[in-house]
Amino acid sequence: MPINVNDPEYLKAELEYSDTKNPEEKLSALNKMISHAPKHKGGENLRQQLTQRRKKLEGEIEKKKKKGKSGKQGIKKGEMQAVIIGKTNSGKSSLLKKLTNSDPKISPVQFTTKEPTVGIMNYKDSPIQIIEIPAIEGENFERGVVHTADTLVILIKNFEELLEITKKIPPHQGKEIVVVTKSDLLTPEEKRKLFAKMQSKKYNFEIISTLPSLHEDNIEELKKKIFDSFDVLRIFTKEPGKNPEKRPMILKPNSNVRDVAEKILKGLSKKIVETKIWGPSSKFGGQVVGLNHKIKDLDTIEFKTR
Ligand SMILES: Nc1nc2c(ncn2[C@@H]2O[C@H](COP(=O)(O)OP(=O)(O)OP(=O)(O)O)[C@@H](O)[C@H]2O)c(=O)[nH]1
Ligand SMILES: [Mg+2]
Repeated sequence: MPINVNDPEYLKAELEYSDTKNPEEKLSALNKMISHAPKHKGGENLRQQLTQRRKKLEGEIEKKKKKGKSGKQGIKKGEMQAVIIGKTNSGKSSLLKKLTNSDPKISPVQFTTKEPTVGIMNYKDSPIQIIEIPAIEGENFERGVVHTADTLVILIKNFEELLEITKKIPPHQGKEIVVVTKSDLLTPEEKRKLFAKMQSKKYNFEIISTLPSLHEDNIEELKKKIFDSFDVLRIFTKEPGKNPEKRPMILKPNSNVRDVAEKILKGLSKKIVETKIWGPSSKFGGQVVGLNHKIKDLDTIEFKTR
């Protein structure tokens, strides 16, 4: 039986609690509720519920603190994330601006970028998160973002910088793409030599320029390299009788139809009565397949549910 609490301080705290999504604010409101909850025997259940809720909330806050060390504003990691790493003035912000919708400050002054800066690069309708981290030799460099990134774009102005930087890059799982920028400052002969050197060392690399006037800047080639580095499957879903969604869902390699359904909504795979598939993994368009059917990049899937 829920009891009726009339204490105005309690009711105020309860409103505060439900009005905020911020866990710290929630906890402070909850503490007020606990201190104003009825002390008599009839309030025992309520007090117990509140202290249980507090325990859970404290656990969540603690977990968030441990995890949230990446990025001062706590950047939520995208499904495909690349970070741009390089020395100051190498042109990181210029590249971020060229690849994405963001408008970072670009300047010949050193250490202009002081915190991780995010932009979204739309590649064939898939949003890719690109982050510029402050210069690697400066005090604002963020190791945490590098640990978890899917791809590292190592930005350099010349080959010597690469040797210098690689010593400083923290441990990471992400794939590396080496990008030499400001190629407009090189003679054709210098460019040719650099290309040969990068190729002989078997780097996954691109030589670019972010100057707006340039035709052969290789920016499109770099976008493709970044996208290819993620190793994901793009899947279009559709409802019966409707057109497929324009934006693909992103799945890991080796996923099957069940994984797609569960990604849409946990438990959905149990409600499916029929799945049809079009595209690379189908024998013919509209083939009916089971939950264990392995999907391929650019498949379209239609679920009929109960
Ligand atoms: N010639 C030439 N200049 C470039 C190119 N890319 C960037 N620059 C110039 O290099 C300077 C530094 O560029 P930023 O993009 O601010 O460099 P950053 O790596 O973000 O530097 P910080 O954030 O200060 O560490 C600016 O004056 C840019 O205009 C390029 O492709 N060619
Ligand atoms: Mg910058």
